[in-house]
Amino acid sequence: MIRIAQFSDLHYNAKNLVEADRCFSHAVDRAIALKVDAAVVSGDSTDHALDLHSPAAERLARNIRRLADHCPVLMLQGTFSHEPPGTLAMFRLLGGRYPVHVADRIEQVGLTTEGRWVASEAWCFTSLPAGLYALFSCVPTVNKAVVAATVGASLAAQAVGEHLALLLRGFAASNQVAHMQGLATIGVSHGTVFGCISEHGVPMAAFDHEFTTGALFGAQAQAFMLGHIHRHQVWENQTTALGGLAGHQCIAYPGSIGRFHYGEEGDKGFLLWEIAMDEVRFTLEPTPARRTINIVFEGKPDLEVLREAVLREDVAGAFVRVRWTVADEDRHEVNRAAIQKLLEGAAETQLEGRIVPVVRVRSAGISQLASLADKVRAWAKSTDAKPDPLLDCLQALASQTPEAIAERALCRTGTPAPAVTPDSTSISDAQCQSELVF
Ligand SMILES: [Mn+2]
Repeated sequence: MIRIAQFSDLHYNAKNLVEADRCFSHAVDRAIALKVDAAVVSGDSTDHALDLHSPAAERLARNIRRLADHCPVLMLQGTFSHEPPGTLAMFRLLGGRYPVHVADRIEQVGLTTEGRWVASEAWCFTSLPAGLYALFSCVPTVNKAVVAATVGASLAAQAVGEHLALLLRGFAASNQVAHMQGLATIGVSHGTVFGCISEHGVPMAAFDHEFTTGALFGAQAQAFMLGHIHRHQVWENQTTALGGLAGHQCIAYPGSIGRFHYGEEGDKGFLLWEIAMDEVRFTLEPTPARRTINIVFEGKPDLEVLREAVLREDVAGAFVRVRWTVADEDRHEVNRAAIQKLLEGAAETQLEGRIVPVVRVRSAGISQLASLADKVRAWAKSTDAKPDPLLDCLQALASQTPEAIAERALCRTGTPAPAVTPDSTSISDAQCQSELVF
């Protein structure tokens, strides 16, 4: 029986540092306490290129070193945008009691009983080295650009999937031999399994995903340790697939070590794998990931509804985001201070208002018209207004003195005609009102 801790998607960077380091430090403590035999980090140790002097680089190295002082460590190359090629090379130099092996090419790596790593020269061993007790088949992130350069961009995505399936099947023979010799057989990769569920609860079912579960089981490894998807999930195969010797097979994503975004579902943690000759199992060891609450209002935030949500969700110590969408003219009616007050006790509050701009009808070509009367007609047409009263007002403005206009308006409002009611506005009354507006 070998016991392996699998950590994934640590995403160390300045912004995530508190969350990543609290969770990974806890996980490393726990793995050491559990006396694991080996540790695997299945990609995305960092979130983006880190400066060597950044605190995130130092904190990550410190925890990897703590692991390496306890057991052999295998780090796999993750997504290039998160972990630029070369990032992991530094970790080979950490110099703990046990070595850190960096898998940045397709290869097989054996773990010896003395806790040393032996890598295959080619993509797989032609014959297994002596003294191994576990065999790892490593498929780091595939560079789709290289595949695209060979087969063309439009075919690249599908070609990647087909080549990976072929490659994985290619590992089957050595895994069968290893299994017969009593070695634990393990696959390690970083990518998307067709049909898996993202951390936001979205099924990933496009045809450019790297793997199918069938292709992964086809490698005939007992355990397949995956990184990339931040939500923990698992697939099991109880039958002896393809007539192979693997017996019970398991594919699993531990998910990210911490909760890095709002709206991420599910528990966070690392996997404690236990692999014996005839069984493979794991448990999710939870990390103290932060609690996030995401509150969304389709319109203006309703303080009463928010108050109820706050009571129901227990915001104390949680990271809370409130989002709303309001029209431009209502933007000042959102009471941010009152929202902030309701969320007192939260570890962090993020208020995000989306303003929908007022859309006005534009009267095309209006600026080209020569006379003001023509402009009024064009405007009336595009806004569905009656032009005649407006043109009368314009005429009055052009031909009468301001005093005369004012007098006429005052005299009308002073002595309203008894026949005119608000519901039966006469034309002259409409003219009067229009004049006032003008
Ligand atoms: Mn990731």
